[in-house]
Amino acid sequence: MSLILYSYYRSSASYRVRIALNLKALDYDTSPIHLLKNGGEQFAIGYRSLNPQCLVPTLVDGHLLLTQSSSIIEYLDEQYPNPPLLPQNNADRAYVRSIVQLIACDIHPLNNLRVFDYLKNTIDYEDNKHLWYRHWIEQGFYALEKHLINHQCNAHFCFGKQAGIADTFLIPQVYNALRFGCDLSPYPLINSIYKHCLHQSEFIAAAPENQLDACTTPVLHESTEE
Ligand SMILES: N[C@@H](CCC(=O)N[C@@H](CS)C(=O)NCC(=O)O)C(=O)O
Repeated sequence: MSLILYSYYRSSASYRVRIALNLKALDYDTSPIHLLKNGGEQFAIGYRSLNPQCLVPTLVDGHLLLTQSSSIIEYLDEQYPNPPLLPQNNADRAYVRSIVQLIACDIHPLNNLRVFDYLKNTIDYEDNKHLWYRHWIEQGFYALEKHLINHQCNAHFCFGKQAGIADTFLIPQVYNALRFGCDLSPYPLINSIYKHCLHQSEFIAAAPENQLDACTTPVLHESTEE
């Protein structure tokens, strides 16, 4: 069965799924959806019919159409079990899912393109966007660092001795935090996991700059899209 990922190179939600596909060594085709060009290709009728939320990623696996990165990654983990991205033990699974949700529910949605677009139209956005971004990163990373300390994280991966679902969420979020100039020095474990994972081949292949739709020419609002 062929896998098709509708993705934008700088989308951190797409980046999560790319890492998971690479960790599973699954071949897939990328169908780029540019979030800024032509008024945002996510709003085009063709793509909207695949994903009514007009967000990337969307994954097609044969006749199956899947949206929402955490659902996609959990589907991939169940459908293609090796290597596992979630721990076997119930309590450990609950812990890594709490990291996933801390990032996916409590950091990322506040710093997404559509939120920035909304802010741009309602507040003095240009002066405040970095303050806004950093505020939510600091709150989320502060709590995550404490979780990692309490669970005796080994500073290579969020949990255990191999990359898992929590790392597929953390690395794209750190990547974006750095783009926005966030200081990572208060979070040594997060920083160390980021540096370690960045050298793994599955993470390198999933990085925004290594995507076929990676943009070399500046586009309107280039610095703000996720
Ligand atoms: N909860 C969704 C979030 C998806 C999402 O927010 N995607 C962003 C890119 S990272 C997007 O498509 N933004 C387009 C827009 O805001 O118009 C998931 O995890 O898949």
